[in-house]
Amino acid sequence: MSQPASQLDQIPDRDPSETAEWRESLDAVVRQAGPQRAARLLQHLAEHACRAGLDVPPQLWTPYLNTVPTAAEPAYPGDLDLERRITAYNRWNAAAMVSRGNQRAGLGGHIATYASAAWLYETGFQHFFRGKDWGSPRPEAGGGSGDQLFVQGHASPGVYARAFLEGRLTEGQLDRFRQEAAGDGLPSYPHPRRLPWLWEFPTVSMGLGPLSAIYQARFNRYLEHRGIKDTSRSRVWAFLGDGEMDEPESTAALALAARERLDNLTFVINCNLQRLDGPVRPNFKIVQELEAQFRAAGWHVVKSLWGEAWDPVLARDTEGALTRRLGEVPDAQFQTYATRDAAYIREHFFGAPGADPALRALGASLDDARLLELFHTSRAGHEPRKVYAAYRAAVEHRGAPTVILTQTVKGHTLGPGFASRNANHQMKKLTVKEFRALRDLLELPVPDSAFDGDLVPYAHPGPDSPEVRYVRERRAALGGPAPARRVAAKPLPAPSAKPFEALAKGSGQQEIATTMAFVRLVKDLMREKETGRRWVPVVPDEARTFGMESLFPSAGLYSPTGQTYDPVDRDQLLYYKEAKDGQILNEGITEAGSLADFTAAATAYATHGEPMIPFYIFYSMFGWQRTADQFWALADQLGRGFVVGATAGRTTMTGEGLQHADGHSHLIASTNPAAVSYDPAFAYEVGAIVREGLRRMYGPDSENVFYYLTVYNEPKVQPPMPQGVEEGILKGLYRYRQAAGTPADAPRLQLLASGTAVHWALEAQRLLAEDWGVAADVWSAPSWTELRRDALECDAARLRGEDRVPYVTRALHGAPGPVLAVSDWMRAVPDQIAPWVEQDWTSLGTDGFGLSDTREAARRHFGVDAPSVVRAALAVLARRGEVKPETVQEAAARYGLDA
Ligand SMILES: Cc1ncc(C[n+]2csc(CCOP(=O)(O)OP(=O)(O)O)c2C)c(N)n1
Ligand SMILES: [Mg+2]
Repeated sequence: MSQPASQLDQIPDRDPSETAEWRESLDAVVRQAGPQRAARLLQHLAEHACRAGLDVPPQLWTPYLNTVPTAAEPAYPGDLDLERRITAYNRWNAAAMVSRGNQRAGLGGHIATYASAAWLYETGFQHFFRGKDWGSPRPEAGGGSGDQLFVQGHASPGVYARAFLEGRLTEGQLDRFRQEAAGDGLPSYPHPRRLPWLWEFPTVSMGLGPLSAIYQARFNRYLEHRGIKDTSRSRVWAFLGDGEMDEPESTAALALAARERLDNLTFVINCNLQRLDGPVRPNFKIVQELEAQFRAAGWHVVKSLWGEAWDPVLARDTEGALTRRLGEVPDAQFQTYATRDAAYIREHFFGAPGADPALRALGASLDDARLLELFHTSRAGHEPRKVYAAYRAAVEHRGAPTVILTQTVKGHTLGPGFASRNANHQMKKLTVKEFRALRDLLELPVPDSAFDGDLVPYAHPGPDSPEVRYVRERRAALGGPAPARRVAAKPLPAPSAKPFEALAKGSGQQEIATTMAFVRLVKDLMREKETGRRWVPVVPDEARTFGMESLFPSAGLYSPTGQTYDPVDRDQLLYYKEAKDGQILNEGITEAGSLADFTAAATAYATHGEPMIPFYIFYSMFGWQRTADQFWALADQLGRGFVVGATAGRTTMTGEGLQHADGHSHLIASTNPAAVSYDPAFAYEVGAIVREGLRRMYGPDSENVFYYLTVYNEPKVQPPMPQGVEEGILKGLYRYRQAAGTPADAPRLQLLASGTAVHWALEAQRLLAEDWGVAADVWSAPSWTELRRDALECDAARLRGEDRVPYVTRALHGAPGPVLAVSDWMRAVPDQIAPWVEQDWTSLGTDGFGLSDTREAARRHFGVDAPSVVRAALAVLARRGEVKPETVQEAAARYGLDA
C-alpha cells in the first residue's frame, strides 16, 4: 500500500528499509495487541525520547492520570497528623466567618472554593511558600522578597482563617470580614490597598492574576539581570480557578512565560470542574484542554488528579479500560457521580451500554464503600502527599514554568448539600446541622454547648497548642509569614534640576511636540547618577511612533537571552540593541502585557524593597478603555509610576481615524482614584508635573498614586515657563496670557483650555482682539480632574461646616466675563469643573466619533478650531448683550465656518 505523502519526503531518508521496518512493527502491534497497546508503546517511546534529549515534538495530551505515580512521590517532610488538624481548623474557621457574617449582617462570602483548595494552600504554607526573610542576602537592607503569592480571590476566607490560627488576625477581625467601614475589618478579597500588611496582589477580577503573575516572574528576572536585586530565591505562585482560565488574559502570556524559561513561576489551577453557574466544560474535559494548551505553549505540565484510593484500582487496569473511561467521561457527568449512590455509579460508569467487559469486571470487584470513596472524595487535590509531590515536581523543574492541574471537589467536606452542587459557589452559610457534621468529620473539639443558637463559634486550639507551635515553626523556617506585604524601600533622592530647567527654558525657534519633550526629559533623567537606572521604560511596540528609538542603543531592550543574532541595522547609530541587562521593556503588541510589566515595576518598592520608576507610554486610544480594569488593579496594588498616553486627543492624530482618535481617556482616568491626571499644553508643564510626581511618589512621604499624562504629537514652539505658574500647573489651572491690545471697556471673556487646545485658544485670543475687538484671557488648565477633586474635597468640608473654597473658584474669582472652555477631549472632561466656576460656563469639545482627516479639518468638524472658538465666544457674549447678535453670523461668514 502506498504511503500518503509525508513532510519528511522532502529530505533524503538514509535508510528507507529501516524506516519501513519500524512502521511495520507498529502495524504488527496494532494487529496483535490492539490500538491501545500500540498507543501506549508510542507514548512510552515519546517520553523516552524526550528524556534522552531528542528533538521530538511534544505530546499535547497524556492519559487522564496523575503525572507523578504514587511510587515516585517524595517522602512527605511534615507531620501529617498535625497538618490535618491545622487544616481542619482552617476549614472550620473559613466556613464559620462567612456564615457568621451572613447571619449577623446579611453579607455574602464564599465557602466552597476554599473547601476544595484547602490542601493546595496548606501544603504550600507548610513547605513551600517563602516569607520575606527567606535566605535574605542582606537582612539589614530590609530582607529578601520571599515568594509572591497570587491567591484565588474567592479562597480568601481560608487565608484569613490561617492568619487567625497563627495569631496574625483576631476573632474580632474575622467577625468583621466584609465589614470595613468602621475600621479594622477584612476586605472581601485580596486588596493590598485595603489590607496592606497582608495582601501583595489583588486578584479577584478573573484573569488579571494569571497575567500579572507571569509578568511578575518576568520582572523578578529583569531585576536580577539588571543587577538591581538578587531574586533568584523568589518564586511566583498563582492560584487560579479552572473557570477563570476562560478569561482571555489568563492565557494571553503563556508563550512568553515559556519562551523566557520562567522556571520561577508556578500556576496551580484548582480544577474542581465547576465555576459559578455550573460545570466549566460540561461536555468536555477542562483538564485535558488546559494540558494541551499549556504543553503547546511550552510549559511543564503536572497533572495531579486522583487520590491514593485509586492506586490499587488502576493497578488492576491491565487492559487500560478504566483509564480510557476516565478519559472519556465528560466533566459534568463526573460531577454527577460525585453526588450519587453506588448503584448509579455502577450502572452509568462501569456498566454503560457497550462498556468494555474488563471495565464491568473491575466495577463488579469494588464494594460500595470503595466506589463512593473513589467517586465522591478521592482527588489528588485533597491529599497533601499528592499536592506535595506536584509542588516538588514544579520547583525542581528547570527551564520552563510549571502548571499544576489539580483535581478537587468544589465544596469538599461540607456535606451533600454543598459538595459538587452547581449552586455551591453562591452558598453563604451552612446550617447548624451541617456544621455539626463538619465538626464530626474534621474531628474538631467544638462542643455543642459552644453553639450560640444558629451562630457557630470559631475554633482555636490556643496559642501554645502543638498546632500553633508547629505553624509558627514552619513559617519561621520558611522565612516568616505569608502572604505578607512589607514596604522597606527608602525614599529616592530628588533628581537634579537640570533636566527640568531645559524644559523650562522653552524650545526657542524649534517646534517640538510634548511627546518629544517628555521623552527627552526621561532620557535626561535616565542619566541621573543615583536614580537613572531605576527608570523602567515600558512601551508596546510604539517606541518609534513616540521618537524613543534613540533610547535603543543607550538603554537597550531587555532580552533574557541577549542578542543571539546580527541585527539588520547594526551599522546604524540607533540600532535595535537587545541585551540581557537592557532597561526598556518593549513587549510587542500587548497593552495588557505592558501594563502588567508596569504594575510589577510600579510595586517593586514593596514587593522587592526596590523603588523603580516605570513609565508606560502607549497609544492613547489603546490604554484606558482597553485595559481600565488593569489600571484599577494597579491602583489596588498601590502602584507608583508614570502612565503616558501619547498621540492623545480626538483631532491631533492626523488622519488616523476614529479607532485611534482618543477624546475620552481623561474621563475614564478620572474614575480611578489613584490616577493623578494631567493634560499638559507645554513642555515646561510636562517638566513641572513629572518633577512633582517624582516627589510625591518617591520622596520622603511617598503617596500611593500614579501619574497619568497625555502628550501630543503636534510639533509646536515650546514657550519658556512664565514666572510663578508652578502651583497653578500642579493644581490644574493658571492664567497663561492676559488679553492685550484691546480697549479697557472691550467685551471680555475667559478662555480655558488644556493640552494642544491651548494653542487654539491663543489663536482665538488673537482673532477676537484683532477682528472683533473682544478681550480674552487665556488660561491653561493642565488638570480638569485634579481641579474637580479639590472641589469635591472642599464641598465635603463645607458640608461639615468648614469654610473652604475650591482652588478653581479662587483662581477664577473676579476674572471678568463668561468662561469658555475648550480641549481636544469630549466636553464632559472640562465640564468636570463647571459647578465650581462662578462665571457663566460654556464648553466646546470633541464629542462623538473621530474621523480621518487633517488636524485642521477634524477640528473644524468638531467646532473646536480657533475660528469656531471665536464664533462660540461671540455667541456667548451676544447672549449676554455684550456684542451685537449679528457678529456671530459675520464671524461664520468671515471664517467660512458653515461652508
Ligand atoms: C472578570 C470577572 N468576571 C466575573 C467574576 C465573577 N466570578 C467570581 S468567581 C466566579 C467563578 C469562578 O470559578 P473558578 O474560576 O472555577 O473558581 P472556583 O471557585 O471554582 O475555584 C465568577 C464568575 C469575577 N470575579 N471576575
Ligand atoms: Mg472552578
